[in-house]
Amino acid sequence: MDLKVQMEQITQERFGLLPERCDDRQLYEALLVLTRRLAQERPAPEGERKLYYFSAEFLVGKLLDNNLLALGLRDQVRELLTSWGRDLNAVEEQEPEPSLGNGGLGRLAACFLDSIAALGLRGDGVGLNYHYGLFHQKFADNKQREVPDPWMEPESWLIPTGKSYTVPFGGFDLTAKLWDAAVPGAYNDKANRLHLFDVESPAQPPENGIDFDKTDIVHHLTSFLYPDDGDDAGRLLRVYQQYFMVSAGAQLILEELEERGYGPHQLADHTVIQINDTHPSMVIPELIRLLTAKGLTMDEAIGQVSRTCAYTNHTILAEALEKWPMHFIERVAPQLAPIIRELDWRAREVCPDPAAAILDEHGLVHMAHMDIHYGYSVNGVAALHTEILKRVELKRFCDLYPQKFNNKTNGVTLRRWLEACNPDLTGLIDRCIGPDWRQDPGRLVGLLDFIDNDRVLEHLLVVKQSAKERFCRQLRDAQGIDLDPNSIFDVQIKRLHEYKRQQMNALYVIQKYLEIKAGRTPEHPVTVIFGAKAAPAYVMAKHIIHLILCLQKLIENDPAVRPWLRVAMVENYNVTWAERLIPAADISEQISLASKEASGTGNMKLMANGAVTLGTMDGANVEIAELVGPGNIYTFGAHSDRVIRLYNDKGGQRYRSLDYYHTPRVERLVDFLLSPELLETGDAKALAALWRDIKGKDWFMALLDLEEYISVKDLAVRQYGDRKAWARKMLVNIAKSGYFSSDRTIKQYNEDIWHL
Ligand code: 26Q
Repeated sequence: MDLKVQMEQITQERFGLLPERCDDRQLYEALLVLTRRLAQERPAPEGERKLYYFSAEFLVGKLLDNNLLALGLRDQVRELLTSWGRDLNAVEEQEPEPSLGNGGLGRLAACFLDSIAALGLRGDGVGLNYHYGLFHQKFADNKQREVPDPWMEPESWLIPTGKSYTVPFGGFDLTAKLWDAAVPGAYNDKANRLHLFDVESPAQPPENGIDFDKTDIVHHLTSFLYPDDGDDAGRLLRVYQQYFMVSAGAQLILEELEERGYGPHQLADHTVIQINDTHPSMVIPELIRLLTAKGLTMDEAIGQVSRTCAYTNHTILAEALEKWPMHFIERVAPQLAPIIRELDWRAREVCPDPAAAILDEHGLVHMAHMDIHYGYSVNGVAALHTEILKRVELKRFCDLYPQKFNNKTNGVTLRRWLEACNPDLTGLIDRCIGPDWRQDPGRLVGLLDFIDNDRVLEHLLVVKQSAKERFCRQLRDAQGIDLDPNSIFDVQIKRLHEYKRQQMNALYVIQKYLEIKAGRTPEHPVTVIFGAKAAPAYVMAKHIIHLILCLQKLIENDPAVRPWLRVAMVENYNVTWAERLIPAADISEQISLASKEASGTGNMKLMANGAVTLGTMDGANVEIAELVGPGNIYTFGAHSDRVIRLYNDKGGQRYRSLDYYHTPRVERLVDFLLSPELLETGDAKALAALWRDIKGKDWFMALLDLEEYISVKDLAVRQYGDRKAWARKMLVNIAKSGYFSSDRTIKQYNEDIWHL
């Protein structure tokens, strides 16, 4: 049936109105209903093997635009709305963003689902339906405040399936209800599913703040997504969440296996489970439990599961590797405890090294070790990251199982992160090289043919300028900040973490501020833009946000500095803000301490939108640098091997922040945290705590790289002035970004690991 007629039917039925008379909210709902139905009707891709992508987070972002694009209806719908005198963008504003993830790992899972569907592969996501996603960030008194984010509405992408599973917790059972969202594939007529489990009777919204009764598992299990530093009280609930997800998911898998006509002995032939970091790792003992209940011997059950599960590691920060006390597991899922002990015992037979054990002498269960022993693939998420896993962090495991280790460099879906968020740039690309790069992103290199084409280069600058102007309007409307679109937009957007070193960027701002105050103005005005949430219990991260907001205020109130240097921190940075900001960025800040950022994916999105990277040789930056070449990226800082040496005490080489603090330039910048100017707006205690930490500890070595960072950034600012040369850098970055399409990543997962 014709789209127009369908829309008219829906709006008549729901609101008794023709679409022309509906408000944006009603039009959004009608489009949601229509799109959801069309996606839902699509059949699953065919295949003898099926993938289940298990993840505690799916940071999908708004879906209307994405799904219209995948269904091939975006242009048609836009025209239809225009014929009614309406604007699709305004309608899309009505959609709430489901923030079911913290950051990189959750957003990667969403990009992967998009690519799996686009490639026509048979693969579903399995996760949890959190009622409150990541908290909503508000700024008050130059500090972050967290408020609940109730993203759910009566009409959403999720539909009840009527399926439910009983999850046996210690002492009680809980019903897991299954909700599904269709994931339509671009370029085909198939759709996969995102399966999200929920409790049967979720709690009512909390009265105040983001706190709730963490002991009321029955009602609160799916209430909140854990920020990545879950406090002690929440850790037990986190284990309840994980077991709930994997037990229901494992039951779903076995049920579907049977529906597809196979028995439990054939699990590994027809199923693959990708474990997204260790949050879903309990799926291993749970599947073993379920298979033995179906009559398999322990040996066979372990064999089947070990040929079914594959594990992706996303971090080398020791504190982020999950280790759960066995007594937690005894309490949450006592039936898993003997299985985990058995797995530990068998692993010790293979490898007597206690450091490779699953259960350590403190009674902690090392989730990653279980994945490595009982999975058939272990992958890192960028070349450098995988090398560090193999050579350092997981060396003993790599010696044991060299064939299991492989690299899968991350990617992002260019459908969302280029086509949807940057239509002007997409149009320019299409005019240069035609539309085929969509299905074969490697073809973006065809843009290099235009490296000497002045009209294309000029056009590229015009596209960037208008994206900056658009972003300025959006930020003004949201936050009342009026930025200068003619300044350089220097953008650092990512979770706030000391290893990502937003504090180093803040020290750069202080350096520029002091220079301008001393009468030395930069060659070009610079706007340093931040977007970042800090985990609620991460004190130092919150101090860094405070510093940035104080600098923002200080400069906003200083008419001598404002024309040359601005700081803007976007409130409640999320996927939607990323989509507005990324097209507008000139410089992409990727300045983590080398060896600490597993990959990064914002770096890829920014590159694809013509931002030039200013970064350390960390994560996927290394691969970006190789691809674009030295003239099209600004790199600096200590390399990972040196950083790793500085952490080890060998030969008294250990990093000492004081050695770097006591240099004339650095000391002045760090001490500015205690200056009267800052204290006028700042919280003396917070700033002093941050000052003390940077000066005396600086665990992530911001002072080590600071001087080089400042001079390389100054170089970028100077070179920005040669507009034509800069446009060439932009073009090279866009041209080389095809490698970072998640379609490429998923093809590699399929070829090397999944074999769908
Ligand atoms: C752990 C225990 C308890 C509660 C929460 C967590 C938790 C939650 C989220 C631990 C880690 C995360 C998220 C990690 C993450 O986002 N890692 C990022 O993954 C990206 C995709 O691979 C990489 O690009 C980033 O480099 C990496 O930091």
